[in-house]
Amino acid sequence: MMRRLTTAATKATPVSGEDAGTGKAAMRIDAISIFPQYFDALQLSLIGKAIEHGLLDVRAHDLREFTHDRHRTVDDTPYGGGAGMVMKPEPWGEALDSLLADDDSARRPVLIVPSPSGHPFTQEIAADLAGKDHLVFACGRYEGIDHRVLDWAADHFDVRELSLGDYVLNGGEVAALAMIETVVRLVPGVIGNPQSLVEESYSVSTEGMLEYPVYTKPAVWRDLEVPGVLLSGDHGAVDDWRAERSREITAERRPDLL
Ligand code: 6GU
Repeated sequence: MMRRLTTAATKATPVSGEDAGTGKAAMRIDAISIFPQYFDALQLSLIGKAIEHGLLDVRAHDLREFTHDRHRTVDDTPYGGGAGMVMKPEPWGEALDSLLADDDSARRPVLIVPSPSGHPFTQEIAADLAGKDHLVFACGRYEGIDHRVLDWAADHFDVRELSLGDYVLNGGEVAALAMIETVVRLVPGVIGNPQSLVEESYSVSTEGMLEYPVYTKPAVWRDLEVPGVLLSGDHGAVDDWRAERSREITAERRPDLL
């Protein structure tokens, strides 16, 4: 079963970023998984709106649809021995074939394989991926996917093995969701206020430092006051205070970024 996370397009909604007049989404995303329901979460919030508006075309596919045995087997024991199971290559090959047959983008699609042994996923990589037409996420479970799938895929896709960080998740789905959210919010039109992209942590304008703390009304809450400089109306002093706080927080938490 393929889950198209798109509500029926009743009318062409003019959203900046959608290809002019064609009705074609700015970005197509496919995710292959034995738990495609994970990707239902993308219908929420701003990303859900972007899907509804036709800016993003997101589809989740059940890997077991590409098996042919009665038990819909997707895994087997590892050659060479050891604990755990490895995902069999055949269902992956068929799933990827079906996506290639359905691909109408000008450039070869990007195949992202979330893996704790991948290259570190960064904001820079996300910004690069935000400019692509078609992303395919291959979400493995167990000890991973038979490596020949990645070797074969390199002739048809731009293959990227990517990791979120130095910890282990049970499968690629949650990592893929994090990567999808990070990438699609950089696609023009997905975020309402592009200025909010400029000031946040890891963006170029904060020089790769962590974001300063933020406050809103009331000015006093449970006897705690908002830092006075933020109420001063002196924009230069506010900028200086924020830059100083960014530097302090970065020095304490992430000295590697300085
Ligand atoms: Cl991308 N996948 C899995 N399974 N675990 C992870 C990860 C990815 N990144 C960090 N841990």
